[in-house]
Amino acid sequence: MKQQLEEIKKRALQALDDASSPNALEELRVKLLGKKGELTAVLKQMGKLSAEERPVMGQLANSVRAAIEARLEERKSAIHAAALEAKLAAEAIDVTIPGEPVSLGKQHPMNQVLQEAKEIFIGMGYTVVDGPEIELADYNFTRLNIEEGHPSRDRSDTFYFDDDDKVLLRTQTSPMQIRVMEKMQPPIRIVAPGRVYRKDEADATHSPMFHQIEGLVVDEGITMGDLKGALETLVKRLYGEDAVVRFRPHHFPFTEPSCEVDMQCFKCRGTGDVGGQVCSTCHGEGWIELLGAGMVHPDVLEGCGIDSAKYSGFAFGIGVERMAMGRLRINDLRLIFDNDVRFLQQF
Ligand code: 2NM
Repeated sequence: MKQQLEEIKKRALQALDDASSPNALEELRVKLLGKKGELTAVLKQMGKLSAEERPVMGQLANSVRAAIEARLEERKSAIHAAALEAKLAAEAIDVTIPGEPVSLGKQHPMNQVLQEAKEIFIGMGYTVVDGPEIELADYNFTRLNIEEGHPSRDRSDTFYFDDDDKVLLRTQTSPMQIRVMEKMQPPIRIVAPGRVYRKDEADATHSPMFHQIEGLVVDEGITMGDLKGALETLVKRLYGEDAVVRFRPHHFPFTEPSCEVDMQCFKCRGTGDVGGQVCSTCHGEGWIELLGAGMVHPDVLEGCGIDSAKYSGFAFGIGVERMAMGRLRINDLRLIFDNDVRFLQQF
């Protein structure tokens, strides 16, 4: 029996050393130490032994069991450690490998210039207002003193939603000025930026959708001098203090008097001539048209419930794409809408 036990111990330790997986270890544990295991089978024969032999063999059997159990635990942790090691090696990450470059987008040039203009107006105490792009003809035309039959109302110029020409895509942001005057009494000092729509064929200077910033100031004693000061400040902040501005008489139905504001051409400095050639920036004009403006027509004020005997105001409208083209030296309006990254990356 002693030999038997020694034999079991020897084979068991060897088998445990050879086992390479947790499953194999578990199988061995059952085979060696389980109820139907080899060691149990030997212990069952203890009854046949003499009284002197029994405790000796019992002790030996216990030490064999202890040795097997110890080796089993040893192998368990060795196999576990090896598995962990292999897993870590397989999942190793080289944190020193450079990452994929992430290319950052940026604000569209049109929005850069729009934002710049908004900030200039906010700096002069204006509030930015926002409103619907789908408008009533009443707000877009009638209340701006644009009468029935005026060419800008024509179905070939304006996008209407209905057959009786009542609902349309706004052709200017002025309907927002009407909405503000209707709700508030002076003092009013607002700018309304946003999209406007006209049935224009797209070319280098036209697009069926473009952006405007319109502004409105109404208070007691507002004069053409206030208009000139505000717009000259805008132009100089946008284009530099040395920009030269001119106010030229014009006509709009909603303002009286009305004017257009030009800036002296930065390329030819107003001469219309660059080295004996017609200046390509102003086409020989010497001036670049920037925006329209005027003193709000008394009928427009009265139509909104503002007393034109007490209050006066000025208003203006600026094409944002046109302004961006001037600011950023872009020569074709379509580039602004194409969104070709090779174009956008330049700003
Ligand atoms: C322009 C030019 C001149 C304008 C007028 C008004 C209102 F509602 F107050 F009458 N809003 N915008 C105006 C005046 C717009 O765009 C070229």
